[in-house]
Amino acid sequence: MGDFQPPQTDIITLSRHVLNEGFKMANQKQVTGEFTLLLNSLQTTCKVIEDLVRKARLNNMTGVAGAQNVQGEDQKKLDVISNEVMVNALVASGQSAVLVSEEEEEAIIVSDRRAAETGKYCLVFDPLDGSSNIDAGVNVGTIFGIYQVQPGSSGSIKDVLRPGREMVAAGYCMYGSSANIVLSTGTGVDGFTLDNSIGEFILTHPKIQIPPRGQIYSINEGNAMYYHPPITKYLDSIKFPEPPKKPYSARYIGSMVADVHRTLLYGGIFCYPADKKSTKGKLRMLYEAFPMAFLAEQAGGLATTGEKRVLDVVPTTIHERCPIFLGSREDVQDLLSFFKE
Ligand code: P6P
Repeated sequence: MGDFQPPQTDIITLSRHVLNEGFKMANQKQVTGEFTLLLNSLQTTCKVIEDLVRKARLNNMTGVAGAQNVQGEDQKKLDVISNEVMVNALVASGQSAVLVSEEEEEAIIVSDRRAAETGKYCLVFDPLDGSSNIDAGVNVGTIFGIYQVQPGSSGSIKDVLRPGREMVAAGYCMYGSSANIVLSTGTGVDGFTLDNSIGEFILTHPKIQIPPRGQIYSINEGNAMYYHPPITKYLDSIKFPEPPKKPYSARYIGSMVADVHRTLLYGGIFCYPADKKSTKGKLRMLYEAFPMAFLAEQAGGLATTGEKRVLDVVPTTIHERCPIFLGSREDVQDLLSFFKE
């Protein structure tokens, strides 16, 4: 007879956790609950998208939607629907002022869409990152970053063309064997797992810390012929190390959320460099590189473009790309040593 497991009676949901963090950060100032309302709206979209992704193949929702996004990539049906779910929910929340989505060519100024009052938060997001993997059942995810509007602003493009270090929160929801939200509001990184039986994200990974060094490197080596010398030299140093050091293992899923999630938990380094083919790298600065760099630093790791801290880069357009290397502090520092040679 297995041990009887008494039911959980002190469940820390995402909403409760965010409210608690808000109280801590407010240090007795009035907690308005606006941020909690925003995150509740955001997590509801993650639950809807998780359900869509889980049933995609049953509902014939895989394959292309017949349209292309601003990058000229075929939009998957789920890209289009996930984007609409997020835009509608975030506008309706009354807490957002500006929205930037990978699937929207222009920034959405919420006051243009909502007669009622708008909020003070600017959301930048990729509704369904890695969507090219959906048909193969590989993990995909939603990535988001949050700025507060600047003093005196009611919401404009200037509120999001700012360095990533000015974000107040960032995170992702990974859709895989379970749905996991990984979130930072600036006081560390916490992981939540969706309990479908009660429809709540439950705190399962408190205070995630990236190991100071890992044994895994993650990069698309199919681009090796285009790499600049510092990348090639760094990879050689971990693939053909001086004994007694052991070579690193290669792990590349091709879905940023999945590759970064593994890096946060196991350590090592994730790389999408600039190269002779992608002169600024492939990943988008605002809603891929910045949120993941925010999480990496909050978890005790580093995130660099190779030349500077990712979070110090200032975007000039909303779909701008940037190179990124993120992960264990010592691994990223090793990489940087090859850029300094
Ligand atoms: P490549 C997925 O399309 C994505 O935007 C990220 O999720 C992923 O890290 C990257 O592109 C993969 O790109 O060129 O290696 O297929």
